[in-house]
Amino acid sequence: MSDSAKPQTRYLKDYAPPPYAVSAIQLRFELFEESARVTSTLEMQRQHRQDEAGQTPLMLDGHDMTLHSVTLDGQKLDTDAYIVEPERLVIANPPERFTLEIVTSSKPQDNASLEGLYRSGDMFCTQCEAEGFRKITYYPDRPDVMAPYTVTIEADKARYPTLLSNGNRIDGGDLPDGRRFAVWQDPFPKPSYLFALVAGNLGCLRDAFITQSGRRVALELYAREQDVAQCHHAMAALKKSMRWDEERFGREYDLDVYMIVAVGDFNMGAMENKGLNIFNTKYVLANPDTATDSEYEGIDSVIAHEYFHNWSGNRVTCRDWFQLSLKEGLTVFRDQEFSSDIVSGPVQRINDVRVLRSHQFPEDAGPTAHPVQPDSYIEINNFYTNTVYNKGAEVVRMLQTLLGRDGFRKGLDLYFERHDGQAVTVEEFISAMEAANGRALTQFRLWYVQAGTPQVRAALSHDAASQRLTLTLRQSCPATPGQSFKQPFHIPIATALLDQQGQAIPLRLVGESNAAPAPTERVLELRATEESFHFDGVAQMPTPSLLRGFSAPVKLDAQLDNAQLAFLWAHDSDPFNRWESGQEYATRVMLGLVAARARGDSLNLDENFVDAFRACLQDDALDPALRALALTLPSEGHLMERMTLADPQAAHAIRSFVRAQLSVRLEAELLTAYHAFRVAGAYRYAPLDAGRRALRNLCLDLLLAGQDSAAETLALNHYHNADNMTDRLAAITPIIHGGLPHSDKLIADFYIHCASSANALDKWFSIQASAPLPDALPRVRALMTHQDFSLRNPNKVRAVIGAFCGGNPVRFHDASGAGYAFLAEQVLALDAANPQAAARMVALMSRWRRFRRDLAELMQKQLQRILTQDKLSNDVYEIVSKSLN
Ligand code: 0A1
Ligand code: ZN
Repeated sequence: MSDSAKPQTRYLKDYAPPPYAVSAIQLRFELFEESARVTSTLEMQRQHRQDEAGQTPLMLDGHDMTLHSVTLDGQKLDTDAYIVEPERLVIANPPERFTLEIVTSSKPQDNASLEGLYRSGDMFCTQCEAEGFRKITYYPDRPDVMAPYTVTIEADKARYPTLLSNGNRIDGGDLPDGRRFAVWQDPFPKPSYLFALVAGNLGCLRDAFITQSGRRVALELYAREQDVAQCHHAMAALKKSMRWDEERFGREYDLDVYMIVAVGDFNMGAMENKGLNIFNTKYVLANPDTATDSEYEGIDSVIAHEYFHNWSGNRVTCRDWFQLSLKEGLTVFRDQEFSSDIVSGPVQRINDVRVLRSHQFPEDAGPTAHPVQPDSYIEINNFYTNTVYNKGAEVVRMLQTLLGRDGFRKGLDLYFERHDGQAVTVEEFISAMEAANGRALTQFRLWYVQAGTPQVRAALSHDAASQRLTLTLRQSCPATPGQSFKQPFHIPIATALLDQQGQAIPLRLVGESNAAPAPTERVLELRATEESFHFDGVAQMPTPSLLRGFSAPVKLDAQLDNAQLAFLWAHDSDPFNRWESGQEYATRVMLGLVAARARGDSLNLDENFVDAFRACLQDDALDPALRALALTLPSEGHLMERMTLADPQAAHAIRSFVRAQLSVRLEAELLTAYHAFRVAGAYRYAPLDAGRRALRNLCLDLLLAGQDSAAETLALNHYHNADNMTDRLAAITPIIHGGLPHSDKLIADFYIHCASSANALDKWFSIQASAPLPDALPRVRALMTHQDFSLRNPNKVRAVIGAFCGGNPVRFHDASGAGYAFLAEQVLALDAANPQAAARMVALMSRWRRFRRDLAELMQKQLQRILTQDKLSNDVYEIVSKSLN
């Protein structure tokens, strides 16, 4: 790419308020099969004078449209009265107040980017976050321009009887020529990214919700008629979310109707458009034959997430896109808290931390690392990241830990009260927390502006004579792009000290009065690079249980030996740390085996580890869901993160070896547990049942790791007796991934179960694409020629290309480099149609420097090949150029 064609970087420091405000917008959509015509009428007012000549040019963002006319205060403008640039429309110096009418058209049927107005199957729909509105009409497409919308939609009555937009429906009826119209009005001023429109022939599941103040809200879930029966779980999730947000945070819904539409072609999970959420079908549709337990849970959490945005995002929105985590980090925190209340607190916490560690930590350690509040970007769509979402949520969680639940609630109440109807910054959020709690959070702000995962090292020393224990904590943070030095963070470390029976001992800090009983857990606040905490009355050296509940997003080295880890795995009263200790123990054992393999030594799985694993399996005091998590071995990705240079082949070989060893050495125990955790009765999604299934299916998976035929028979029976997707998938995954004799027959049979549901088919595709077998790549190529595959559908792209390149490390990272060449080829093919999807895929190679030299060079070559292409999107350009820097 030539230098002049290089995309521009945008900077937070360049923020300037909008020169013109929009006090009202009226949109009229005339939808046809070949084109969509949009008439936009804007009431605009100048906010201030800008340049030295006293002129304030009006610049409206716009992209990929045909402009038909511009009319100012009723006068149609000549074409020389304005300038049309590739990305905007400029009117040199309009009056102080004026009405502007703009007529444009576009071709939704050709819009494969799934941004702006596009078609998904037989329906029209929109996606405007972050900058999709500018593909619909010329407009100041930035979140700090908020306006009330009135929207008229006209379309063919027979094909599109359902016409939806934001707010309340105020009019509608028939038109000549077999057409029909509807008018929608949204009284709440909103930024353009929250605009939505849907036109289609849709079925609807209806219900209602009475708010805490007694208002009735109509709830409407739209999907293809044949899918409406699969919307009940989502509807229940919506009602639970509405009640929960009232009870936990005092937030009530504000319109008379709340609509959700399920769409098959969608780049992300879902979108919180005001009063009219648009969802990927994956997060709405479920029945026992199509969705797994964890997908039912995914629906709960995404429905909640989008609903919670109504306050954290819509009523109070972001001033600019650098503030994205203001709405996303806060809303993820809120949906995590919701799931924690409806499923199980510890299980939810462990799963959230697993996501953070497997996706955000690597991002924070790689070439695209950025702060929770980035200070620059080329393409904002690349910043819907694990850092902005999940680390952002951890930062909000730390605020709650530091301020206490009540203090946090007071802060949030004040934030909503002060900023309702405004577009604000992270700074305003922190200020509200400070003001409501009378507490300065100056150092805490560094979490928003410094990238990188801090490391904390802990050391204990005990003086028997004075019965004094000293805990010394030391923090550091590695350099990240553009940030070589870091200031120390303000880190809450939830701490307990366990005696030899595993009981938490009272923690009395030196100098504290002993009038009141000391707590057995405390949140220590580490602020300096190194700090020591002294406790009195500690008779013996305890075992530390630090960072309980994962109280901060850091990497902790508590300097524990394997015996201490085994002790905590069995005894820690904090369920998170119990899980954590088991994971750390398993990681160390596996890394030891990686080293042995590299030396050419024979491999031997330590008996102590097998004993600890058995003890956990048989610990009936531990809830099955937690037990399943505690017995899930660290992933190959996790092992690779801990190697000096990642070696996918070694990680795969050792994980397979350990699984096979556990299979053989614990066969009887696994079989007993497998039978004990059968769930009686017909399938229904319920957290307790799901926990039992998870444990039982984990046992089945391990039994099959020994590759013996009795286990395969057990799995075949499990498959044929199953009345649900969770069990079916659990039975066939080890058979297909192990390349066992019945594999091909099961692939064919499973297809029949999946054929009528796109979401079920995604699993049929991805189970094959992630099979770590030698012929994985040719199989993937064959899958891409299957009649049910389409490169235009993001779910299918994720199910095949994503599952292979992101979920099959041993085959993707094949030493031939064929996997990398395949990915590069697919990225280029995708980029022409859907840059967002292409950028997400290419990011799978961004951390090439972390890998074995031979692999790194091969990946680098493919990235360079991509960068030399002429017509690269900003999305892909940004990821690839940063990766190669
Ligand atoms: N705001 C949505 C996610 C979302 C973001 C971007 C999109 O297109 C680029 C689409 C959806 C959420 O947090 O759920
Ligand atoms: Zn969100």
